[in-house]
Amino acid sequence: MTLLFSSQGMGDAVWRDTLAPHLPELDLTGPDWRVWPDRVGDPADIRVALVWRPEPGCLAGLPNLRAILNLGAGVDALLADTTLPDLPLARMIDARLTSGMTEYVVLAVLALHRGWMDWADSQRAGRWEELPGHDPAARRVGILGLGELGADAARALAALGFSVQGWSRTPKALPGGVTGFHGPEGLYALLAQTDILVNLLPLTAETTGILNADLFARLPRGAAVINAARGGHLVEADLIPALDGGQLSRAVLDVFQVEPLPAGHPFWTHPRVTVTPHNASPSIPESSAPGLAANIRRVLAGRMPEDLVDRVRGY
Ligand code: NDP
Ligand code: OXD
Repeated sequence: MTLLFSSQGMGDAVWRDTLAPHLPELDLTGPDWRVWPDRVGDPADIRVALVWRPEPGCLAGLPNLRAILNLGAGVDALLADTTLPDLPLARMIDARLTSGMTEYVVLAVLALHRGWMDWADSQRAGRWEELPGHDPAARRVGILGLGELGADAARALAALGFSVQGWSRTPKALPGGVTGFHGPEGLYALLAQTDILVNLLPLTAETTGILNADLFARLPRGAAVINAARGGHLVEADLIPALDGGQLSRAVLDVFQVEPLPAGHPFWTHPRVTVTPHNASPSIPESSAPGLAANIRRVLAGRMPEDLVDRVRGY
């Protein structure tokens, strides 16, 4: 009952060593752990693939593969691979992945709300500049995407007293204090009353390029944008004109069209762009291993994994 690990970014050893105690029936330090591309062995042995941004095509020649388990939340890179076998595909849902994103969003919203980046600018200029206080209830935070991550961030921000609203494809039961919008008209209504926009949508055909000049123009002048989802959501060429023209005040970006963000990219040096290195909420092997092991065991027992992705919907 062999597993294949395939990732262009994550190392395999930490996942193997963290999973091993949860799957004592497998010999993960021996023949049951294979790694793409150098330690695949006989492709016919492999039953489950554990992947994070695997090399396109790497799962195509595995005749006995039963399921693909993604080691992160977003499956856009996987679904872009036209050779991906038509097998059950599960995404990661893990309490620490969710809380890590909530920490990032709360950190960025609080920094924007309190003027933390303005204080940093003042310090660099040797300027003592006090900022006026603002009631969080008067600060409207709009969250695009109310899934595993967006709903938790919305709950945490509402608990801090912000005025929180979220947008989803379908109507949702929402945490207390959060107002919901859905569908295309709902988006326009949310944008018109959002001071800080947080993007936590999956990257799909419908959401690609959603953060663009038209959307920025629908926000109140001086709004800020946080993109912690995928670089493909943002039309990068539209951001700097919106910042320089004052329509947007600041942008906090964790994800980019090309990662790592290339040297010389204007986002690196723009005074009102904060760049983080696709690090808002990295998957944590220690916290996700029990759930991952349970999903592997389900597949090996001939059952469906949990947290399945709807491949047509794209998330
Ligand atoms: P989910 O799949 O749980 O939730 C997606 C949400 O987006 C749902 O509420 C869904 O609405 C909504 N949605 C999807 N399409 C549309 C649309 N066309 N219009 C309106 N709403 C839409 O995703 P997660 O919350 O788990 O994760 C979101 C993304 O965050 C991931 O796909 C990944 O790209 C990114 N991510 C980034 C990380 C980082 O470190 N930067 C870490 C982890 C994830 P509905 O519920 O109605 O279907
Ligand atoms: C994810 C990510 O999707 O880390 O989990 O980006």
